[in-house]
Amino acid sequence: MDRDKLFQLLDEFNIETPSWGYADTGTRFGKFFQPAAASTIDEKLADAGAVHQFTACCPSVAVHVLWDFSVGTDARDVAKLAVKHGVRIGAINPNLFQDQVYKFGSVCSPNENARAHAHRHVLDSINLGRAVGSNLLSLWFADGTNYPGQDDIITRKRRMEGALRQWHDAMPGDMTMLVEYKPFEPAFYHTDIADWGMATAFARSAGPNAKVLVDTGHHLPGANIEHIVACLIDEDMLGGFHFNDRKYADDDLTLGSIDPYAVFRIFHEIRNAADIHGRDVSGIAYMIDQSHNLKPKIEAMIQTVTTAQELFAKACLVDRKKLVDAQTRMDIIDAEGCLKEAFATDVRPMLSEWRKRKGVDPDPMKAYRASGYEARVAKERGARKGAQASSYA
Ligand code: RM4
Ligand code: MN
Ligand code: MN
Repeated sequence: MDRDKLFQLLDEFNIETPSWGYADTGTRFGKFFQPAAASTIDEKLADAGAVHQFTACCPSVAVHVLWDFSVGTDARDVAKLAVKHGVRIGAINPNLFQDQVYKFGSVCSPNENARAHAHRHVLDSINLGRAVGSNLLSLWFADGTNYPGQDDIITRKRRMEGALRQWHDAMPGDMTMLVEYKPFEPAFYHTDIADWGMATAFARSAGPNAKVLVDTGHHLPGANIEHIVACLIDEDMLGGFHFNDRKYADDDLTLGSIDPYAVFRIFHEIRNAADIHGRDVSGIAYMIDQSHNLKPKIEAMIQTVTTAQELFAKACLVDRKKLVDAQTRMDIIDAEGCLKEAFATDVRPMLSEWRKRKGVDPDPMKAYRASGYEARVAKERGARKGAQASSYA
């Protein structure tokens, strides 16, 4: 592949970072605070701005409505804040799982109050999206049950269908609804949208602007995610990704830290669908969904997006002509060799070159470390945080 074509693909490969990836997070066993972690939406957007400044590929930031928009906040002010920090607001994530009313689910709950609450919150989130100029509504549900017989699965399915249809109708014409699936957790017996097949069925019944969101951590061990991705693209149902890596379940580790070849294979299927089958993959939203409990937040994000770029670039380099030829000849060794060859290519010099053309340092991590950003915000934020009582009981 010639360099200009690769650089063009890299130009189009934008990755959205999540506001929650910059904040203090933990597990249910505890939360370890970092002095530099962001607390306010202003700080989160500033950190996202820093990531974009050093990588030139993260121009938008996903927000979680409940965590980022306190009551009384004018959404347009948040949009302006984003611009001030050199980014824009991306996917709007309603929160349908934290409120006490959601004990038995949100839209699938037998509790009518919970369903009404969820309905209002999503309509508010759609308006918020309008106000900040976002065209992505990203839905993840914690809905499910913990025990066999706890609730009627078909009734819950119909409640979900009804809600998604109503919300789809309430969205502006240029908004896309992303439907995320997850096999378990927090529900441990059944999850109302457990896998990509259910997400596809729900999205289809919601309407033409609803697509499936693949969170890489939301699969049972051994699932062939690239196969799911290829099918979704061919069905015109792939809306986007929540990237993260995992060893066991929804671990939210940094992308490519455990299995970079698996991420490469996902990108390979995307490029294959585009190059060999002429599928339009330009609308796929690449987003990160990680919580960096132990790694420094911004460094973890920079490491993630540069890894994503490397794996994407490698996938672009697969010699597809040779691959088709090997497949036609039924030569498995040669066919697999095409993938291995591309995966083994050191794309870092090419990425350095691309960064130079974009006017950023060829080594984003080194440049970020040299900037002193983290020490500066740690001092400012740490002093204030130290003065506050911890909210973690
Ligand atoms: C879920 C899912 C959602 C994310 C929440 C916080 O497991 O991945 O996308 O918003 O976690
Ligand atoms: Mn997710
Ligand atoms: Mn998750």
